[in-house]
Amino acid sequence: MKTKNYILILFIAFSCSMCNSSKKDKEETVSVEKISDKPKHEHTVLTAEDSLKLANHTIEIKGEVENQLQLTVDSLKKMKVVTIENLKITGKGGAIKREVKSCKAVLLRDILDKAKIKQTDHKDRNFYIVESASDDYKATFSWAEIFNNPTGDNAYIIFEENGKPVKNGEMIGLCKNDIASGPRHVYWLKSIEVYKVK
Ligand SMILES: Nc1nc2c(c(=O)[nH]1)N[C@H]1C(S)=C(S)[C@@H](COP(=O)(O)O)O[C@H]1N2
Ligand SMILES: [Mo]
Repeated sequence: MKTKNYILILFIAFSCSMCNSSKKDKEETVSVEKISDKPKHEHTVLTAEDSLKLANHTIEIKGEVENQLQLTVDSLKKMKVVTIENLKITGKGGAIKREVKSCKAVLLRDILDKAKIKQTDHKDRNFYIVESASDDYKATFSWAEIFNNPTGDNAYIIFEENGKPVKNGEMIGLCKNDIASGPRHVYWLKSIEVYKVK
């Protein structure tokens, strides 16, 4: 009788431990599923018609600036235009996503100089600049990057590629010296906003 009870207890304890481990397995499976449920890093290719709906004829420069501006490709052409040769748009690990033989562009710094950031004195330098697109994609720069760093010579608004208007909007924001230039490559550019750090 005693041995029987002992065996029974052993059996119950064993099945309980099995029960626990299968529960653990289940929990693990659920969490893996949760991760893979997250939206994937996808780049949807729009039809020419849908891309046109997102295009803007003017970009607005606004926020903490003395002169709010509305710039078109024509107004950019009247500014100091630079040519960028062999432009490479890169992704993670420097993988080349897109290559352009020749681009025409204006420096973001020249646009911000024209709009004139509202600075109270020379120590008033804590601003950030947001390039926004019609699909709500955004890229951010700091005042120091643009006005006190080599990035200022590499942040452009592009309006022409290989002698033709750019695709995916009329103007594109780009930072040429970023390690991966995809993230601060803003199609369908709509506005450039200047904010003061609060
Ligand atoms: N307006 C806008 N610009 C954008 C994006 C976007 O979703 N919307 N995607 C960015 C990303 S993640 C990359 S890598 C580059 C290059 O994207 P492409 O390979 O689709 O040309 O564009 C960037 N510019
Ligand atoms: Mo990307």
